[in-house]
Amino acid sequence: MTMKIYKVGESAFISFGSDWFELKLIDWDLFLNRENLRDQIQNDLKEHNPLKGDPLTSIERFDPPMGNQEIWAAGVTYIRSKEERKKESKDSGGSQFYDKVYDASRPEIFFKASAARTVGSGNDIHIRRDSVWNVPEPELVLFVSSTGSIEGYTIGNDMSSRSIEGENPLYLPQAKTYEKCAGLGPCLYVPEAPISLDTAIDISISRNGHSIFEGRTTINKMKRTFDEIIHYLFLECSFPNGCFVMTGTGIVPPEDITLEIGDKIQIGIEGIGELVNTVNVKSN
Ligand code: DO4
Ligand code: MG
Repeated sequence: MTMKIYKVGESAFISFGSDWFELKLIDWDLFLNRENLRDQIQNDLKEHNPLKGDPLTSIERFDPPMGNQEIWAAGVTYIRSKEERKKESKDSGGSQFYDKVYDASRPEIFFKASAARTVGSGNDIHIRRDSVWNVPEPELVLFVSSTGSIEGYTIGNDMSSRSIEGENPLYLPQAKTYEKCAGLGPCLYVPEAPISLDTAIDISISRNGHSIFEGRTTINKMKRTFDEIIHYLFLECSFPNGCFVMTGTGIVPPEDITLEIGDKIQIGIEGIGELVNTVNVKSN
């Protein structure tokens, strides 16, 4: 049976099979950070009565399905990401580093966002006002417990400035981390078995109601395993409430595409759902 957890204000809405449950005022840090999360939640649900009907029909905006966990990200895990980054950085002389990191045993891992800089589905996501070339990065995201076990999956948008990273790879933290730089959701998917590597990731970007880009990849095109990313991430960091890990992008729009205010970004992953965000900028 499918288990999905949605966060809306002070409520967690949980779909389990054909039933819906509402849990109020939970501590999301403690609630999520449990080994065998699915069994634990199934146990929690025994103390609640199912709701009458689907509570999400009238809800358009979701919170990211998280507490205060950090979001980290792996990069250059798909060949498409490596090739595009080599092109955008060739004038800076930095392109060799993308080949090197793709082939090295140590993966590229970087801090992406705090919960406060992350938006849920249905909300605005930002491009930087000092960047001229901006793209979404559709990524499978792992929820990893404090002991390193993968307990769930969600959809991530690792918004990126290609002009800032392309100018100099050392600008990566500025290309990646700013207000509303990350999208997460719409739910946390907690399956019985690990997600299939044949799972597809889809993206579409539309402007004024017309599609300007569509792309698809599958998780099995990733060069790294989830375990090797988690291994390196946990080597010298501990995560008392667990953490979210973006696993890298396998889809990069063509060079003539840069996001504009009002663009709608839809990222779908089979079995999880769709993360939808509208592009905007910081207001002051
Ligand atoms: O090297 C920079 C970041 C790479 C990245 O975010 C990705 O491949 O998804
Ligand atoms: Mg990325």
